[in-house]
Amino acid sequence: MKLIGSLTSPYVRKTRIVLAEKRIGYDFEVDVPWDADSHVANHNPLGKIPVLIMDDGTTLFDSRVIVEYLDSVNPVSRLIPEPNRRRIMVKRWEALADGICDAAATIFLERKRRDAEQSPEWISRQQKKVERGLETAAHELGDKKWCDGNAYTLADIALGCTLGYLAFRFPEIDWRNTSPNLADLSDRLEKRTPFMETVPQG
Ligand SMILES: N[C@@H](CCC(=O)N[C@@H](CS)C(=O)NCC(=O)O)C(=O)O
Repeated sequence: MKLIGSLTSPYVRKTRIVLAEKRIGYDFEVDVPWDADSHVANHNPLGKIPVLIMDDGTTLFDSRVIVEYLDSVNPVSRLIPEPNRRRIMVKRWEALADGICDAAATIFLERKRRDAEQSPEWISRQQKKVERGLETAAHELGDKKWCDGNAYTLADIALGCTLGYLAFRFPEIDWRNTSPNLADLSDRLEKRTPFMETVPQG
């Protein structure tokens, strides 16, 4: 199978980390949807990455659908627990982490517009989502080792990618000092080989 994505997207990074943790081989094609010569829209009508092209040609998007599929492909290191309550709580963590990225990416894009076209109200609305999201993540992680308690799951991968994205694009957001438990989780995650091999670059 083939994964299409960029080297900066936190959703692509999450997917690549899941592929590595599940020991699933794949080809990686770098394609940035903002580039004029991008082919992403040929594979995903929404024009977004990641896109997974399965061996039979079926395309999968978005990252939450892809990683759920990948987790079911083989039993190696289950990343989404099977019991319903834990499963849904892990997916809730993923929605929280991805939602923080959605808001942060919106700010990043808004700031790329000409000064006169930027909306301070829109940026402020997104900043509050990031702030509240981080506060919630820190509160719910508490003093647990992993988001789901004792088990490393997709929740940690999603949150780790979000924190990595914020560190990459928004170094001014001081989550390391305000939430030492998030900093500790991020430090432990970034030492794992799949994280080290997918550090955002560009
Ligand atoms: N919910 C989607 C979000 C994907 C997404 O927004 N990807 C960005 C890159 S970080 C993208 O492709 N943006 C291009 C666009 O919106 O046109 C997922 O999890 O896959």
